[in-house]
Amino acid sequence: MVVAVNTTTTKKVKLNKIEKVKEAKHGLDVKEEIEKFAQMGWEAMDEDDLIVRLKWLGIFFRPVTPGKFMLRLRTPNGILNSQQLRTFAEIIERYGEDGKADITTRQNIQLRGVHLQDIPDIFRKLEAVGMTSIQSGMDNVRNLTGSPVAGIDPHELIDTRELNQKLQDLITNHGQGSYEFSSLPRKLNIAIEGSKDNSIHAELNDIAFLPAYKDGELGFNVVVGGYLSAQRCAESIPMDVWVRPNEEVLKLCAAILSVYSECALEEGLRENRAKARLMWLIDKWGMNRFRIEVEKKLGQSLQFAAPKDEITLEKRDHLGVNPQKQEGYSYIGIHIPVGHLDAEGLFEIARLADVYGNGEIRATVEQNFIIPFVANDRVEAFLAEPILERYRVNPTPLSRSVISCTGARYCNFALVETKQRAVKLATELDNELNIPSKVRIHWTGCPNSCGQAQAGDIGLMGTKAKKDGQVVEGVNLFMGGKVGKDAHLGSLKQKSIPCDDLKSVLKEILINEFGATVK
Ligand code: SRM
Ligand code: SF4
Repeated sequence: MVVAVNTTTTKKVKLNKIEKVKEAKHGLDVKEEIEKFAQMGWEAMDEDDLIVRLKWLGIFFRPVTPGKFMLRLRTPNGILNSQQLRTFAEIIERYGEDGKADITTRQNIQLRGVHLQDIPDIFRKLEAVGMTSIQSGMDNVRNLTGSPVAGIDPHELIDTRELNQKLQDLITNHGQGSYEFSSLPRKLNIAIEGSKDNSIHAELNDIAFLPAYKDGELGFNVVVGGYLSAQRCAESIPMDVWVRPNEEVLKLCAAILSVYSECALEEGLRENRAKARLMWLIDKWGMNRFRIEVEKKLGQSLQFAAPKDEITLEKRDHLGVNPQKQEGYSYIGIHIPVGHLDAEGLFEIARLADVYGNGEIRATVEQNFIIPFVANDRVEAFLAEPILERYRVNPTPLSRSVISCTGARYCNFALVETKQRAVKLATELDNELNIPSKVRIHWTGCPNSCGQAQAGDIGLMGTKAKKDGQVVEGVNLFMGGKVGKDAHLGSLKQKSIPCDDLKSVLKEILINEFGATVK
């Protein structure tokens, strides 16, 4: 049995399985071995390297599609450019039907179908366009989210792009890998909101920053501990801290990460992975002690929170044509159904950004793209582009707001297929009903809730159900999730609905609760 000795208390701690793998060899160590792995092939690799440690480089072995890997990038604040999109397209194009890209629920990009022997070359290509996949999986800080319209939003209070980039540089040692911040007891999500609509789901993040004025000065109130998991779902709670929108944000994050990591053995966070997210530590210590420990790490006291934050708007989905704060320009939100694209789609979006915008593209947590800086006198020509029949700017109410996790097609945790089903069902219901306003349906293939079922107006979580005596694919149905201003999680309303019966169940809900009428 692998035990670790806590040097402060000399207490023996029984490490969980993943901690044992980390103890034997750090995840980041495989960075030096990637050329070797590429040459020897995945079949010959040590299992822990293949299944666990490669995730430190963002490389995910997929048991559902062995040999066809998923590569998860880092896209701080969802900021991309056309050159990067073309690089993604070139990477996946060579894998034919297997080569796909997904926009994730953390406004990030994942590439699919990737072969291990190509990884060294892919890493060089990504580096050349300023992208990295480092520390995007396992016990690391995940993609840093921010308002997708940072810098262009008329409602913006703080432009978070530079902050998120600097924070990523700190956490990943400028993309080279940071041993200091990459052996957390568990994953950790950070989000920085600079606008007024909580576009980043602060309630779902382990650390989130919300704009707030303190004595007339603009900074951030900090909330902590939010997360979703199969065992427990918690909304983030106030840390009673206010920081300035500069190095103070980076220092606070670094201090929290260090406290979380360094106390992990002592506090048992490396024993049971189901009780290792940041909220468990806050529960154990209480917020007061948590705050004090972070102050000790910082070597200075923190300012108390401002009396209120500035989240005053309902969450926007950014689709369609929207005015920018720069006069004469619009940003155009394009709907990418459940975030799933092929190489051709990526090339086309890159082309639109070059021809009509300034080459920039933004990814959103709703799994869509935004093209900024379209001159107003070019909007009409933009809207006449044939590709917008595939990726619409003004989709129908249900299709518009469907979000879905990866599901059974690629994810071995999945209890149901999600993405195709989500699109099909939304399209059919849109065709059969008049729905007065958008209804956000969040699909997630299992209780891990990567598709944030608890955040949806309607949330659908994969499960097994029974129909005519047979075990079939089904969903648990959640309702009442609220995002944006006054965000809160929805709750479970109905269990084990067979997927074959789902359409009629949803139809009834849309008619009774959302004012839909039959066409
Ligand atoms: Fe997730 C694990 C996909 C956002 C909670 N998530 C996984 C894995 C890595 C499991 C696996 O190895 O197969 C999935 C990879 C499937 C694949 O092939 O794509 C996976 N998670 C995703 C993505 C791609 C869903 C999507 O389709 O967009 C999202 C990637 C975000 C990113 O860019 O980094 C994704 N996952 C989320 C979110 C949503 C969020 O962050 O707002 C959550 C809930 C919030 C949270 O983490 O608190 C989430 N994923 C989980 C969990 C449960 C965590 C826990 O504490 O138990 C797992 C399982 C785990 O970590 O053990 C998980
Ligand atoms: Fe996979 Fe479950 Fe996450 Fe969906 S929610 S991507 S099925 S782990």
